[in-house]
Amino acid sequence: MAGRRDWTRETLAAGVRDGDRRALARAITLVENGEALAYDVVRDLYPETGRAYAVGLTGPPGVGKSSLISALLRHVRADDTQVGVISVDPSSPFSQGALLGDRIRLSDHFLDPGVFIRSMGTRGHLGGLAEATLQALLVLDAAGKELVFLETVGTGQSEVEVIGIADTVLLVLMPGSGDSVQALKAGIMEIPDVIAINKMDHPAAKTMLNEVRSILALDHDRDWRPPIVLTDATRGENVPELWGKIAEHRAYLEQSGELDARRRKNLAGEVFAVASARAKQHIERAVQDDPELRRVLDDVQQRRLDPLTAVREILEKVFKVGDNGAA
Ligand SMILES: Nc1nc2c(ncn2[C@@H]2O[C@H](COP(=O)(O)OP(=O)(O)O)[C@@H](O)[C@H]2O)c(=O)[nH]1
Ligand SMILES: [Mg+2]
Repeated sequence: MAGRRDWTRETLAAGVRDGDRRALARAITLVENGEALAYDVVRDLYPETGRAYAVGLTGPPGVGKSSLISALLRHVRADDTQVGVISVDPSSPFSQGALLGDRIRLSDHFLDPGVFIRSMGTRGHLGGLAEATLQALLVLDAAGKELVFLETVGTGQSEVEVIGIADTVLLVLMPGSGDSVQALKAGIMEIPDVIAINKMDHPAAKTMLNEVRSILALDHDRDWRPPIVLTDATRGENVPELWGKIAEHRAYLEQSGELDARRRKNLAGEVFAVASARAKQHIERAVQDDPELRRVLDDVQQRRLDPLTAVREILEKVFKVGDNGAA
């Protein structure tokens, strides 16, 4: 069949190492589908990873995350940095022609051999989104991408897992992102490393800047004070400045020895996130497939059995674990 190849573990790993686009595309599709071949290939490539720098972008839908990535790409490609992009954003997917419904043409980036862009679906991965993103990042890393942008919407749990592997976290806001500002203020949202307030031409941009600034000012005792940059992604305004702040954060992490510590923590976090997601699926399936366990749930519903006793019975049966966690 034209355009198709039967990849083996060896040829696919070799293709990824060479940065071959078709190998990359195939490997990430396999990752997305949770195929065994993907696990084998990532297992083979893993010792060669750890060179890519991962920048995570998060923030509410529509603030301009994808547009900022596009603008940053233009900026960093000027010195031929090899870049990968993984976008987990069903609301504004990167697509071949353009950022959907948009003036920013991405076609240049799609044609640029130094850039590999991939939009990922959010549908059921066994280990959740964290698993698919982590694996895709490792594939891009092994392919020699020096810089990888990870885009994800919002601040929910699965998004936190997606961004959890990033070395630098960039929160993107725009005038009107009041909920995110409240979440920052209340401590619900973790303080990011860099903040961009995009759509700076909006009259309320300065107000938002002051508001965010005053929230960050409450947090005295951190070595790294997150810089806030006003940007306009569509016109590319302040994009070099934003990139400068990301680079400063990276330099800070590297010079302070924090980068190693953060990566260690991030990787452990990813392992737990993926393990938890898999364990959850395993329990749900086991209960579904086992009439006896389904009856335990019925008993809870009928108030014949209390919830924590049901938990104990399910864990005992599914994982053969005892009751040492309960008080
Ligand atoms: N006026 C203005 N519009 C922008 C700017 N950045 C992005 N947009 C527009 O905002 C919309 C959402 O952008 P997008 O990058 O898809 O946001 P995302 O959902 O955060 O990825 C698009 O129509 C963009 O053209 C900006 O700086 N100024
Ligand atoms: Mg987007």
